[in-house]
Amino acid sequence: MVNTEPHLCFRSFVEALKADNDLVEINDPVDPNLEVGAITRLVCETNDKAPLFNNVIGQQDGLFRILGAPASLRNSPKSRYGRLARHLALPPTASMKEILDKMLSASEMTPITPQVLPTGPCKENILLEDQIDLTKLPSPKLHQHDGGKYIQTYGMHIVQSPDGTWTNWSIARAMVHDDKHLTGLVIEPQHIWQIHQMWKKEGKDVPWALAFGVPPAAIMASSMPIPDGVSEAEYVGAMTGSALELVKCDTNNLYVPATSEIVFEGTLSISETGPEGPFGEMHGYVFPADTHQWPLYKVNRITYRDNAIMPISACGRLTDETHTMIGALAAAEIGKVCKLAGLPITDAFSPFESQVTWVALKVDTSRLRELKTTSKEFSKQVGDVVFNHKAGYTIHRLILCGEDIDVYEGKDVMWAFSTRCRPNMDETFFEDVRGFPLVPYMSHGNGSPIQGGKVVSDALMPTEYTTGRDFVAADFKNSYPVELQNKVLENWTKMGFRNVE
Ligand SMILES: Cc1cc2nc3c(=O)[nH]c(=O)nc-3n(C[C@H](O)[C@H](O)[C@H](O)COP(=O)(O)O)c2cc1C
Ligand SMILES: [Mn+2]
Repeated sequence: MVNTEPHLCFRSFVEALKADNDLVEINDPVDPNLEVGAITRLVCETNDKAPLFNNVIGQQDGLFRILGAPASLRNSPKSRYGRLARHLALPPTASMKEILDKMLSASEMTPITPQVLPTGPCKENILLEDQIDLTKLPSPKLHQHDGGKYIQTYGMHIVQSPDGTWTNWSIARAMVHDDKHLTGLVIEPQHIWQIHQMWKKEGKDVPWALAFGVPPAAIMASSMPIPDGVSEAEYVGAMTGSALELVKCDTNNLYVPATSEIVFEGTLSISETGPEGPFGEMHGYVFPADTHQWPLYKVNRITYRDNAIMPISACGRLTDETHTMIGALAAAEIGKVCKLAGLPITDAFSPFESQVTWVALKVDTSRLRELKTTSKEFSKQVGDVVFNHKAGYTIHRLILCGEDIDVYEGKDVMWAFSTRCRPNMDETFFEDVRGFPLVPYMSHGNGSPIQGGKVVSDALMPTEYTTGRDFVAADFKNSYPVELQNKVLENWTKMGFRNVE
């Protein structure tokens, strides 16, 4: 019996969204050529319900339906992160802090080895090598300037180090190259790149699987920069408190989640590449002239569930999975890395308003004062820790905030940054660190696309380093006695004002 709880089984997750009234089922035919993308994109830009496309034009023999916006936002402020929460068996009202703390919880637990089952739902249907034609699948073209059909935006690549000690699960995009190949980003310093390098040294192509519609808890871990050498399967086992259930691939020795919707088996080439891109990316741009060579993946077996559902992320401007997951999960890991380095940081979040290029760090300023440090010294220290770590790869600005700032609230962070961080004097620049080429000002700006362009912006005031805050917010919460606040709130609607929240 396989575990079918929504956080451990994608099919049940879709059912859970339906039960939450967070799903729009579309039974009319929808074109994977741009129409699926257009609908999903508008859903993301308006925080609407997740679209389930049951009738994708070109679907054949159960390949495939499509779920869009699997981890985007809900409209209600109270359950804004409900779709993420459902990935982790948390209540739909869970806060971002609760979600990220859950993701971090496994870092202090004993890993739980997955359990191997003899078979599972992902083996219900099979396509042998000579039956595979990737160009015939109803893969979505997500934006009109995309250079291909991006079948892979929310699946999990599975690769293993040659010595077998590390099995990495991660998301990296890929598009259809020809009938048997995909091509996609395998970019330094990502773990798929690290393991690709190991196989290159051995002179062998990388045994590979790509599983779509995996346990939601697993796809979360696949999007989080957990440490080198840590197998995401064991991390997820620890986080969920149960061994993940896997089945062996037919054509190699890798293991995939038993309830996966669709599984591709094959190899990741160490020698062959193909043109990839352009693609409408996480920062909200597509550069129509952008095509680069990236390694080819060869697909030699497909297995899938009956009436399979392919999850997709139509990424771009706010708010989609590349923001709710890449930004938020990197921030969580950055916060952990800071703590492990002994820095007085209590919380970390990447404000959506920064298109997840910033991380706001909440500083415990009483511990900061004990350090008897200076703004310059502390900023340098924090930047050295974060920007020299893989967890900090995608982040170009760190904002140091005091305890009065809720780092999970973008408008609080913007307020602190705008009013407490003096341009230049309160900023420490880092040019000698790895940069994130996907940021438009990196790959299409003036400097190196892969180095530098990073900054620590200190939004702590000088008194927070010495005597403690000497200021009070001029807002409702801080500039009136509590009794008066209560009186005002009690009479609020009676006076004729709108309900607060
Ligand atoms: C929807 C989505 C798309 C992503 N696309 C890519 C991608 O194309 N390339 C990439 O390197 N990382 C991509 N990521 C981010 C990685 O999954 C993330 O950095 C993760 O930590 C990588 O796994 P690793 O730490 O095991 O290397 C994506 C994440 C999400 C949620
Ligand atoms: Mn990893």
